[in-house]
Amino acid sequence: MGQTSRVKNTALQRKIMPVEAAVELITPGSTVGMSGFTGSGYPKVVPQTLASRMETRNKAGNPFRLRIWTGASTGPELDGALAKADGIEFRLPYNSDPIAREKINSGKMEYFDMHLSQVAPMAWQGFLGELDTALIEITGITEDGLLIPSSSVGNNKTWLDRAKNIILEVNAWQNEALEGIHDIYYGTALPPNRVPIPLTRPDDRIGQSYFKVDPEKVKAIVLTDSPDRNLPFAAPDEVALRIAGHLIEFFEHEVKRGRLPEHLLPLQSGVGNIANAVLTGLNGSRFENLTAYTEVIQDGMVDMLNSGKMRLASATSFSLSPEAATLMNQNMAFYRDKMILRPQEISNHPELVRRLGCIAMNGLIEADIYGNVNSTHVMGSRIQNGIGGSGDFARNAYVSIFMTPSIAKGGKISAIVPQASHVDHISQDVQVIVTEQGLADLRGLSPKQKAEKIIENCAHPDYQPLLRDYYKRAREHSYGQQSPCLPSEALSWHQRFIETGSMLP
Ligand code: 0RQ
Repeated sequence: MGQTSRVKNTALQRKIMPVEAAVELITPGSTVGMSGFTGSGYPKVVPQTLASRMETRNKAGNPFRLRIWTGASTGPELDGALAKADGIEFRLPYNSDPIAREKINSGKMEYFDMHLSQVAPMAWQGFLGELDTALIEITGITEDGLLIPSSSVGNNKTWLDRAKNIILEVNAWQNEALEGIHDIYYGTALPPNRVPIPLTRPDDRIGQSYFKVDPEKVKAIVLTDSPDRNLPFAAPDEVALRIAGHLIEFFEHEVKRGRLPEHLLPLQSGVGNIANAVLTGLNGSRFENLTAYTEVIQDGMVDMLNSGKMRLASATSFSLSPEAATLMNQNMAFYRDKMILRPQEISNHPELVRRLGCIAMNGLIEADIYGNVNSTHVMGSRIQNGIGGSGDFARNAYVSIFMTPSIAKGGKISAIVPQASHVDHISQDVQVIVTEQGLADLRGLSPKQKAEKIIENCAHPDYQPLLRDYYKRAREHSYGQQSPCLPSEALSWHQRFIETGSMLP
């Protein structure tokens, strides 16, 4: 397994040990900060060995559970395996693993959902408690003992600095040519010592290529050779292509009116098939020399770098299909000066998102007719993934766009509802909503004007008459006329779905 040659520092070579011995260092009830962001750069072998140990102990009534902090979602070998073993007592932040989701929704796991830019500073504030162990995947260790980051940076810098003990997984599957692609900024601090972050363009490098580590704290190094999760993307379907089409038309219009520059502004794009389809659409558009200041580099962005449509992508992680991962691995020299991976407190930093003027494009679960967006809770109570970075970008973006198919679950659910059953993004942070039906530019509109535009431009024709009827009656009977509402009826669509399996009467 793995290659010892990836560990070039002689003192640290002595810390190499079998995975079983490394797992012994993690004690029940402790807090472990793990690497990993959207299926990239997460530890793979220690969590799996840990999970089998947990399973045995939990079955024997001798509980072994941990508090887990990560960058964002990881992979089945981490969240999936630990959740299956009932080994996660508490977790933060963003999760997309289906087994962990089920444990959270059945009340067996506590989940603290938070803005991704705030994880590291809040860990330093201290109210989350002590960090006992950092378990971090890296690509290698230099002769000087510096750590070469892996395919995501996430919160690794903070976990390494804050943890009492460190376990490293050196993954030979990660391309050694990743060395030099990262930009690790060590200038952050808590108030009153915070200073401006010296980044004014997505291209700026403001830190160093490596993580620093106190060698005394490194208690184990495990060698691995295991791939990142790398799920394939679905080819963009008709709905995704129509969403992309509306969005590109909007950008063209904004450029024509002089409200966006010719090369647009740095793009932030969420994860998932729709976000990827929008990038595919942009790749076929007339826009040139685009940049991205975002969390995740996915296939669509790699295609844009290949075609020359995009000249630079800054993020904290890759989230690639197996094909794109292979292509990138083979041509890393081409990508080296076109990509930068940073800590997530920098890739998502509100100060930088505001300064650069990012164009934020994120998915949603549902939006209400006033433009409040629910990104996280199905029917107001079941968590899907978490807010991720959508709030970091939406509040601070130059233009904040949310996109979604107008219906879910084969038409039994409308993504446009009278009232959102949970709100992550208040209407003030939502400037544009786009579905396959059309786009609603909500900037500068009153709540009533927003409602009319969202119903007419974005809702599915099957639900438009119901929404028009609700809105008309709300106008007639509401207590106030700023945001007309019938409280006893506003969430009846969700109740109907819970009771009958459809929002349609
Ligand atoms: O469920 O998988 O059981 O079929 O939600 O929906 O349509 O596949 O869309 O993958 O773009 O995800 C908001 C979840 C959208 C995502 C969300 C069901 C639907 C399906 C997924 P199934 P789709 P997407 C950058 C930014 C928050 C974090 C974020 C998200 C599943 O975009 O997690 O933006 N956003 N981060 O059927 C009931 C509805 C529904 C619904 C969809 N109205 N009611 N179920 N679904 N709408 C990345 C990071 O921060 C890391």
